[in-house]
Amino acid sequence: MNKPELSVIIPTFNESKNIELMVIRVHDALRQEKIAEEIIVVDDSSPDGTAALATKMAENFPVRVYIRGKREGPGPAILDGIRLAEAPIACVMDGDLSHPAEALPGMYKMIKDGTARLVIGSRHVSGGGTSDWIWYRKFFSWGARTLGRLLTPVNDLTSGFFMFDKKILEGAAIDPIGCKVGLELMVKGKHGGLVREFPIVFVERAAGESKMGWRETRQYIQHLLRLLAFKFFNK
Ligand SMILES: Nc1nc2c(ncn2[C@@H]2O[C@H](COP(=O)(O)OP(=O)(O)OP(=O)(O)O)[C@@H](O)[C@H]2O)c(=O)[nH]1
Ligand SMILES: [Mg+2]
Repeated sequence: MNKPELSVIIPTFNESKNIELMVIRVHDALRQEKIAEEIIVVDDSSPDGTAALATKMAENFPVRVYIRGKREGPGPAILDGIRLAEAPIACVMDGDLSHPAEALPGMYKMIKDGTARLVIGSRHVSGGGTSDWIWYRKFFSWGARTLGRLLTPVNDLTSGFFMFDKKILEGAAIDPIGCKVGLELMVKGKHGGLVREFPIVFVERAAGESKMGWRETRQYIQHLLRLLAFKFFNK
């Protein structure tokens, strides 16, 4: 593998139905724009064989697979992926095909030309969107955004799709417990305010099971409160 220009980090747990198409889509989108990537799949020992499938993909695509021993949620897996990333620019995206790979070149260009140091794939700006959500999901999403306004002007602060210049990590105390790594970077990253949103249409997962539940909602609220304390009391 030549030195990559972009590291795409994909945390996975039981994504055997999605991982192959995921890798193909990411690679195709970037190859068209001649951007050399490495795809880092960070799998928490999924029982459905996701890691084995990803390892097989590595024969034909620029894929590296990192297997973690314990299921700890996407946060710690993403941080491991960032540590392993070899390119100067890194991107995190879900492995369930919800995030459009076609957005990758546009996001990459914004960082390369200096328009942004952190780009958020955003559902809540003009041109972005979601498929139809059930009322309570809309309600939680609205609540999360309203609370988040206290932290950052970004409209889509729960997005799991983001790209950044790795320099924003220098001297930033990124919390390994925080479940939303993108939000950590928005609040604590050394981006000097150069945070931009890139419109994406989020597609519901078509295959595999959702891992979202009350536990994740509770963790998210705890995370928000911790970041508010950091922002206003610097602790
Ligand atoms: N490594 C690792 N990845 C995880 C874990 N839990 C979820 N993921 C991955 O993190 C990404 C986001 O998780 P999702 O389950 O899609 O969460 P979501 O998008 O909020 O909810 P749904 O799409 O409705 O399920 C996916 O690629 C998951 O496979 C985990 O414990 N460890
Ligand atoms: Mg998902």
